[in-house]
Amino acid sequence: MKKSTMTVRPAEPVQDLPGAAAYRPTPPPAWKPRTGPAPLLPDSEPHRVLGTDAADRLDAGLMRRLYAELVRGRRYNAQATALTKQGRLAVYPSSTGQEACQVAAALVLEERDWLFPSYRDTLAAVVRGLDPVQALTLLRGDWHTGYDPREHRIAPLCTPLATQLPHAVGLAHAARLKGDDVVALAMVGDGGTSEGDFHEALNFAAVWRAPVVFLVQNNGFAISVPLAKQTAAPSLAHKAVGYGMPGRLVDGNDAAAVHEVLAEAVERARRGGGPTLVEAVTYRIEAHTNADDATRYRGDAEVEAWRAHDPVQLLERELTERGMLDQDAVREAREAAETMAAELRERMNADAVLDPMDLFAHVYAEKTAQLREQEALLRAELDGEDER
Ligand SMILES: Cc1ncc(C[n+]2csc(CCOP(=O)(O)OP(=O)(O)O)c2C)c(N)n1
Repeated sequence: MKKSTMTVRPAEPVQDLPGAAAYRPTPPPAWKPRTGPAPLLPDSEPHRVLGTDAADRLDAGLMRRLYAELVRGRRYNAQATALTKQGRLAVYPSSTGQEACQVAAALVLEERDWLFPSYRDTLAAVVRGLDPVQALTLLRGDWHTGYDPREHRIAPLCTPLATQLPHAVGLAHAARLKGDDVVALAMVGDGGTSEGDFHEALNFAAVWRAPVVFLVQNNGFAISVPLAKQTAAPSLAHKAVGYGMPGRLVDGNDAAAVHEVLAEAVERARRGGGPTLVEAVTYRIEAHTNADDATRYRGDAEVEAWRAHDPVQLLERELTERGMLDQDAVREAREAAETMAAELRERMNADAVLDPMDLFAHVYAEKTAQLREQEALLRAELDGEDER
């Protein structure tokens, strides 16, 4: 082997920097803590009201309203799922087991506020006052969103994950700039918190102190992906702290607790206190949708454990024990739910009368040349059919 002729030069002595002897490490000059993380941190345990001393202070009127809506909501979910089996509804992402979140989210808002739901939040839209059939239009595959978002102050049920969140922040921020007393409440799933839109929305919301509340329904799964594979964060509520807003953790099946935590967050947003991230710990009792088989990724024991922590039963038991709910009120709530379900069945069994030309409406404020061309083609085809 040929001997290397390369010589290694010894390292040159490091020149002392001017004043190096006097050097003492100091913090960067611009550094000052903006906010302490402690007040923003969520509690280590989800907040609960039912079954605790806090239940001594329950407002009987509000609780009965929550209960009636939970019963109606449970029936609505069951009826909509049945409609998928009868071919009357293309797809239904059920919120069975999550009704406390759905109902509380709708009831904490004033009429002037805005709700930004995801595809799983049809029930929240119905509790807010949307016609149950209109709420299912999109899932039936009939016609655009199915309702006028401005009339109801309910943004379209959003299928792309988390895109509703920046929309909610934009609306809330704009309302604040205009001096309108409006709060936006945006709903998202645990899987949605891994989307870029989630992070951008939270960042903007906190920087602008936008009057917005983010409700994460942590139902354990993003289709078949369990939470443990979704995030390494101590909780989803902890994510709030990095953006500089408070994170709250709540038992998502305790309707009284969810209502309390959301009401505080809405009130904080309304008085200019800025956004809050609420994580409601709950469970999706049904499969992701009627197109999913949940037995492939979770066991019966887990589902049964959550059935024993059912939001409707938890509230019913507490209110009955405290004498706030009698058998007549329970029967009344169940009958009202049956009436709603019967009407829903009847109306969903009627074929929708649709104008195919509506496909081109409500897409752009001003139609593009391509859209106009397609519109003319369809028009001609339909006219041809009429003549045949
Ligand atoms: C941007 C985007 N990516 C992927 C999907 C496909 N997708 C539909 S639902 C879903 C899981 C969402 O889970 P989660 O946010 O926890 O809400 P959940 O369905 O449990 O209410 C996924 C990945 C989508 N709709 N949008």
